[in-house]
Amino acid sequence: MKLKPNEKLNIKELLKDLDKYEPRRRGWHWRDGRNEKRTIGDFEYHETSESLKNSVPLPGSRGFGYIDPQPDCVITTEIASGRFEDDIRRMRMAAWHGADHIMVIRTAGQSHVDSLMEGTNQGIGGIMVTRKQVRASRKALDYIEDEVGRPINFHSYVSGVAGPDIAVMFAEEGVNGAHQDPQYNVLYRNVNMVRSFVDACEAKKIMAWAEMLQIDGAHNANATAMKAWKVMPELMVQHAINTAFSVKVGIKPENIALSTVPPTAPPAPCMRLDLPYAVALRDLFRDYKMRAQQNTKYMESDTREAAVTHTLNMVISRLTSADIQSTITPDEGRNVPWHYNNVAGVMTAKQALTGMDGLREMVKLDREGPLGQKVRELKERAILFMEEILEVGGYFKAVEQGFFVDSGEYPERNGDGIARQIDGGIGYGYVYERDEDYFAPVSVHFGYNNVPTEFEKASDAIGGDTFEDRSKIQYIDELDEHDNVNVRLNEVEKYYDTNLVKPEVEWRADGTVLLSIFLPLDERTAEFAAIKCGEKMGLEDVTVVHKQVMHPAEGTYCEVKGKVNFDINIDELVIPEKPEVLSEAEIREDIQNNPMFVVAATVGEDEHSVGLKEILDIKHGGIEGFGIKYEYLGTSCPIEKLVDAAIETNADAILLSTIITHDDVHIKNMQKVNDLAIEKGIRDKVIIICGGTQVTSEIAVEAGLDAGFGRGTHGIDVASYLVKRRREKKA
Ligand code: Z98
Repeated sequence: MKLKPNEKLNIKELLKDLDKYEPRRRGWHWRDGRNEKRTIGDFEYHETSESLKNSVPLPGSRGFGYIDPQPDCVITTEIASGRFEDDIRRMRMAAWHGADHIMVIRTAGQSHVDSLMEGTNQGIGGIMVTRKQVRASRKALDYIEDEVGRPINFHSYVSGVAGPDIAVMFAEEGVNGAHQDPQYNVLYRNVNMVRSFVDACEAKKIMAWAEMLQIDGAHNANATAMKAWKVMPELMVQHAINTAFSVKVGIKPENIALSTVPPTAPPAPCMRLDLPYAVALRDLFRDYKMRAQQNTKYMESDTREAAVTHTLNMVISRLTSADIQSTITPDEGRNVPWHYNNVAGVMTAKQALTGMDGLREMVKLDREGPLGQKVRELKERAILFMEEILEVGGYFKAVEQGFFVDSGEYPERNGDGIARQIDGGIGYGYVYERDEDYFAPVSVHFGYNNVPTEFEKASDAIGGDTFEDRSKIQYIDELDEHDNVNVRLNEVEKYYDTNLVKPEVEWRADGTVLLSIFLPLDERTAEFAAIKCGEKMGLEDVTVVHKQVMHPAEGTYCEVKGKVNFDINIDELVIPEKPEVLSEAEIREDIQNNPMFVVAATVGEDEHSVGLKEILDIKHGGIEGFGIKYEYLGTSCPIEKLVDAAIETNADAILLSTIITHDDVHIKNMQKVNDLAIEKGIRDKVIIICGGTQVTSEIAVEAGLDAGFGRGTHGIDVASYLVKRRREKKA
């Protein structure tokens, strides 16, 4: 299967022969062409990687020839619709915008499931991580990476009581990265601590074989703590425990990434806290990679606020050279990342990182002043924390005493840490010492293994294991007859490969739409009034997903989510042909060889000049910028004056603008210009066009003009039309 940019990814085709799929490669992939200067468009870049074959550039690229520089660090997006068949489409959208690390969030509670799951059940806040789901996603990413021209890393979680089982499955299926940190299980999922650390030995050993990039879970302390900036020393301790442990088990330092997070966000003076923290981390952990996680603790449902915090976080990423930049959307506050918010997060990262290209060559961190002092202080606090762990008898004892996620800044303690018992938690009592004759016939295994002397290596006992012989992998298809991908695809079959379409934000044809509503009401009343508005507009399941007070009495902005229960047949749409716009260079060359002069005015009683000025003036990208000369006759210009001016100046074209539509005055004025031009004998020679918010080319042509231009028209559209029309007239 080869993806074509103008065709949807065919999920059914993807699922065909999935039992025979083999991953292309093992291990993590960093972007190619880092540390090279490159010229892209008019600019030289110092911190980019190779460009993509297919991509969607930033909106602002219009002014720069649609260049799409790709920053040097990997960019992550977290995907979590609850259905893998929908996640796959979202991965493709994110990849086109520059994501090359796709992190699939697991369904809530999978940490407590004690074995591998099969099939493709739906999840809540994420998907069930199963072999079929992982395989289908990796297979889809193979096609997507071919399409964009850059390898894409696939990532999920090796944690919970089934951690080692999942690690084996990930290794077999070519998963490229995973979170693995036994402290996460202990603190946040109450999995027994001994069990978690024993399991982690096996899981890490397997991840090392598969050359997966391992990311730890320290950032979760920041997301959980009451005063998240107080846990900075603890975050460093958690990083230290997991990195040292991982190295001992055999993971190469270059495959170990710290999940770093700027601990705070505005209105806190975040740079004063976050930057020293980031610098201290890089000092202590210089041999490891840094995954810069976005701060989520202080993220609310406001997309604007999230984008600013994210951008401030990326100033730190640029100043301290993060290796991976994560992106999270305010949907964390709304609970589900939607297609376009995933993409928005990736765009924020690409925009900010590209904008700060080369920053470190111009700005140096000053360690002499407060930065250096704070860095030193943080390191001292972390080291003292570590020493106290040793004093009380080690990590397990420290956890029992509630050392972690305490809201005091170490050495201060508030006694509100998360305490777990060594003989408690999920999975307690299932750790057994290996017998002397213990033998596991596998090629990758942690610890004692009594391999019988007749075998060169353990897995010879079974003629090779699944890491050595893929044909031994058990591929199990759907087990649940009610909840599986085939049933779900059948339910929405009407919206696959047909001309019917329904709006969506999470799943194909979920009918969900988002509305922006401003109401001149206080917050509480506005919330309920906004729901009513949504209902009156015919939406179902209406909820307010975001609100922002403009003033306690004057008004509140609300974003409302709801569902529509209609669909649209795209065959019934009347879509006017898209005019082809000439390139800026071609227009300029034409005008240079053949100067053009136009007269322009708003006609009748119309005082709205802004639109026309935007089309004319060089400042707003108007036709003047392409070399077209004009005479502007002002607002409310009589039709006679406009036509006479065209005659006197021997103009190539007349541009009229009209906004007012009362009594169809806009159409009548168009007709008048046309009639008068005929009467005065210049109609054959002169091009006449009209613009305005309510104008369409159809109305203008019907009124006798050459063309009409509506909302969203830019100078280039008009200039391009004038050049093309003049060529036609000459021909
Ligand atoms: C991130 N937004 O890191 P459950 N292990 C670790 C984790 O950090 C997580 C899990 C396991 C975050 C994503 N992190 C949240 C170290 C989750 C997941 O129990 O399946 O939810 O474990 O990018």
